[in-house]
Amino acid sequence: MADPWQNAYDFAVQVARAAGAVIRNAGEDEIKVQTKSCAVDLVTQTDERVEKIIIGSLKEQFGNGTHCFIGEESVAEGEPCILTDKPTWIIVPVDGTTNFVHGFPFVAVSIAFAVNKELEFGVVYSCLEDKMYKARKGKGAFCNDEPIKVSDVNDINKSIIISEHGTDRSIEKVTKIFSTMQKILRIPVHGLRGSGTAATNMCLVASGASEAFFEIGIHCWDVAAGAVIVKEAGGLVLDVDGGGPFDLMSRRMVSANNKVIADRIIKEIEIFQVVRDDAPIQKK
Ligand code: LIP
Repeated sequence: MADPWQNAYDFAVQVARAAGAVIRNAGEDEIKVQTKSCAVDLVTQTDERVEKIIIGSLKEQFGNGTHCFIGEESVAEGEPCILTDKPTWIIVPVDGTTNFVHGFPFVAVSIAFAVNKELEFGVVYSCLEDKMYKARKGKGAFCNDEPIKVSDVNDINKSIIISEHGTDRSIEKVTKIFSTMQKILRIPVHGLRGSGTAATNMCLVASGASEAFFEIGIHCWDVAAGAVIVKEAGGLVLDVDGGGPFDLMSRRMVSANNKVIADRIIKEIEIFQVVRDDAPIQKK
């Protein structure tokens, strides 16, 4: 039976590659910083422009009004962030905006597609590395068209673990984030890392460069595509609370190469509350 979404999958790869070129060629003005939820939650003209290019191209290709769109910058401008059963594109135009502003060499375009609330495929283009990660549900994961697999490390003491500290600088959250990192470092593990982009971090787990990535505070658009890529590379994506099922809208997850590593990491994570992505918008 023909894959109903093969065309959409192939088109998403083209769109991600084109978006990556716009990011690489961004001029001075287009890297100028504005802030969103706080002083360190950055956005640039390029984030907004690239999101418009991606959604515009997808609407042109699939514009019969049956597809829905969840984009980081559209939600920041007040669009709802609700996942329905309809075919839905989940987009972060520039993942790693702070890296982009500073010239720190990890910036990704992430495009995922869900139907009936089920992720069908994910595309992450790490545009400064020119690495195109992609995965179609049930068909494996690839980087630049080469198959990728998670690492087979089972021993936590031989692992590299990735996490990020996000943009919330409240003492409660910063204390819990670094207490968790300290406990994981002292297991001991070989090392802790963070590229500054959740989408890239998940692709590092999918390609076996790290055994796990966890974060509380990310958004659905940061991890949707990476979740398909990790799973299709033989890994798993779970909730940080007891390793329950991954909830795309919960703004928290642990992705790992296997259950042994995932469970060992989850034991150390100090959970703090964040507002769900699909929480009703608070009227100002
Ligand atoms: C970033 C995430 C990262 C997180 C940052 C930020 P952005 O996304 O990829 O994991 O730690 O706070 O949310 O804002 O660059 O698209």
